[in-house]
Amino acid sequence: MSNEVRSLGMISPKGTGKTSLVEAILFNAKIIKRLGRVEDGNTASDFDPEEIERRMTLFPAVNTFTAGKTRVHLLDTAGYPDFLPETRAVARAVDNAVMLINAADGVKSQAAKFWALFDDLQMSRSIFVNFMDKELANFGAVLDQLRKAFEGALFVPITVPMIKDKKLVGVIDLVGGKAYACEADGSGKFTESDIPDDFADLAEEFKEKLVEAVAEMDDALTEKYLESGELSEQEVTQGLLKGVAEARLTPVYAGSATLNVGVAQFMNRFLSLSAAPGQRPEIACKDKDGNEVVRKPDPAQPFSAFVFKTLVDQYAGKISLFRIVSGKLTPDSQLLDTTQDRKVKVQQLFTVFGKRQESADQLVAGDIGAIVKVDEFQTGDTICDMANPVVLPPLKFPDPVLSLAIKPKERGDEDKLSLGLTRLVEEDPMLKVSREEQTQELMISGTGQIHLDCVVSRLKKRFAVEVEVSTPEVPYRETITKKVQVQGRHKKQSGGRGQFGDVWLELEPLPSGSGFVFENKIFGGSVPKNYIPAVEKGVVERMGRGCIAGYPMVDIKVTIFDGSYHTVDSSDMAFRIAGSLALQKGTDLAGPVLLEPHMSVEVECPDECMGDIIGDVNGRRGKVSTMEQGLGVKIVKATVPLSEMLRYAPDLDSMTSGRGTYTMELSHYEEVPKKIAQEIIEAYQKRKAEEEES
Ligand SMILES: Nc1nc2c(ncn2[C@@H]2O[C@H](COP(=O)(O)OP(=O)(O)OP(=O)(O)O)[C@@H](O)[C@H]2O)c(=O)[nH]1
Ligand SMILES: [Mg+2]
Repeated sequence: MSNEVRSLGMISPKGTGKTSLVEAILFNAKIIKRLGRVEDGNTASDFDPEEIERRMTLFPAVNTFTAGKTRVHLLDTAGYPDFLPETRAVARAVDNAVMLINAADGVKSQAAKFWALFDDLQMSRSIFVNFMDKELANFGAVLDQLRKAFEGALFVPITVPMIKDKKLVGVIDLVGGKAYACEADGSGKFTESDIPDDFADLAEEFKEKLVEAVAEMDDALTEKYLESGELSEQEVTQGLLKGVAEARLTPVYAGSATLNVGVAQFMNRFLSLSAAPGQRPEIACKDKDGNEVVRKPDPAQPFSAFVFKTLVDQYAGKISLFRIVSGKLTPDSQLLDTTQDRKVKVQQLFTVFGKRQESADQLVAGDIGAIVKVDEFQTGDTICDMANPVVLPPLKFPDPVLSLAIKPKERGDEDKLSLGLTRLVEEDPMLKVSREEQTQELMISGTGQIHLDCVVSRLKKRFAVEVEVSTPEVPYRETITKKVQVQGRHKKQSGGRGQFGDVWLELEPLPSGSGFVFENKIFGGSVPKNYIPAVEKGVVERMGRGCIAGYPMVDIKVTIFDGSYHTVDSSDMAFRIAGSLALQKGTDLAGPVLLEPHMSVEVECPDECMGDIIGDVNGRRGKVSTMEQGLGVKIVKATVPLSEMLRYAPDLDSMTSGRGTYTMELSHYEEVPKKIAQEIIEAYQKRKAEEEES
């Protein structure tokens, strides 16, 4: 069993101090010489220029180091909602999650999302109550909030803060029963002592609760506790270990990441209490015939791993970060990528420290490592032993919700732009690139405004392409509201061979979502059969380009019921044009309307912001459907036209001082109000007239 490996992911809402805590841990372990600060842009984890500029983590960073006999994989993740899908992928790669809470803010709604993720994956987890240096910080209140927010979970304080004259002076380690007076200057220096008298009552009270909780972990402990009323330090540790590995209890630690107070005490206990790879449940996967098999986190099992993140380094090339699920891996191995169905030769193996890689001789189940320059590997791929192919459960990345048209500022930069986007797509599973069918514009789609802003900024910084982006495009549609019959006649019979096509079509609206239906009701050959497909083609082409504002037409039935032809001058081309003319003419008579997508939107906000949120939704032509009481937050559900939601993220941020979040997805299409439709149609006609002029 690979018990000397520990992996932990810092997984919590934005700004709770993940990057700062990782920094302090690395500094205390003497892995880095200076305690960097997020503000100064010199931390080990936020090394990307974009992260430095924004002072926030944008993608996962791995820091692998050795502490005593343990190889520790310490992963930092992004807390901003746009980047949550990648954080989920990290959660799959680590055995332990540490959720940070800003003690001055208390438990916020966002925390529930992360907690649900831990529950989903049955993760071993701990809480670090951070910002204990703030005057408003209240450890006891945070504990109460946690217990209320996550009913059924057992929160057990392991270290508690010592506050004197409103200042954080150190922490008490309840398991060892010692006090640690910490210097609050970032140095991480501390002095160990017995628990001072003025904290004795507090410590006793917490310790009692701790022992009670631990006694529940198994029958032997329960019995011992009931008989003697106490448990030894060893028994407490044993109970905690079991509770953590089985995710039945959650240790809670206290401190300040930036002052480096309580961090050493946290890490010390964490290393002995956290789950080892061998203690985690086996993973159900499929063999090559689709049969269920399992892989255990055991080096003796056949090798299997998955790529949870891809980076493209200017010098090192493609870096595939992977987690070994079972078995072991040495350099110069022939492997199978079962997702791509390709054999891959892996020459060198690496561990990762921030932006650096260090070569490794062997990695085992539970380890997190890197393989460089294997172009075949993509994020989410399963890699495994040639003789024992399996497919591990796939990583899921959601469909993008926001799209922008993008083009280079400088003409001639098109190639640079497409190269840059190709690279970014390799790294970023939430980014999609496509070409808009109607306008042929290049579109980028992502999880939100900040995500797409980062893409644009990276194109400039890394690939030296400055781009212009449109306001995000709304995919409008056109349809009709009345049934009409109309003639389309195309006739050109002057000089040379003439052209003649003549059709009578009936246009009829269909229910929403029906698409397009074409019917031939010609009897007696007024239009010969062989021209009918050309008529349909003309109609379909015209529908694609739209008749009123340049958007595709939907939900229409077109029936051809009469027409005429000329034995010499008729042709497919002439009937195609006749079909197209008839559709245009008919649409004008059939009460054409524009349709727009309406989104189901869910907003989470602090209680006091709810009035503003609802007023704002109404102002955006939205309809509020429900208001619910969430976890210390209000949840507002509504449907709102997409065109009103294109720049919602910054507005929500300012309405809620950055504390609100939202999600949205397509609900249905609905008619655009007449006045707005008129504006869109006029803008289109103006654009068209300009194009024709030039
Ligand atoms: N006073 C105080 N400030 C802290 C503490 N921990 C972090 N900060 C500050 O809080 C801000 C956010 O800290 P980060 O470490 O970037 O938080 P994060 O969780 O990594 O944030 P994201 O990467 O955006 O999710 C920074 O300005 C830190 O200096 C703390 O314990 N006390
Ligand atoms: Mg961070």
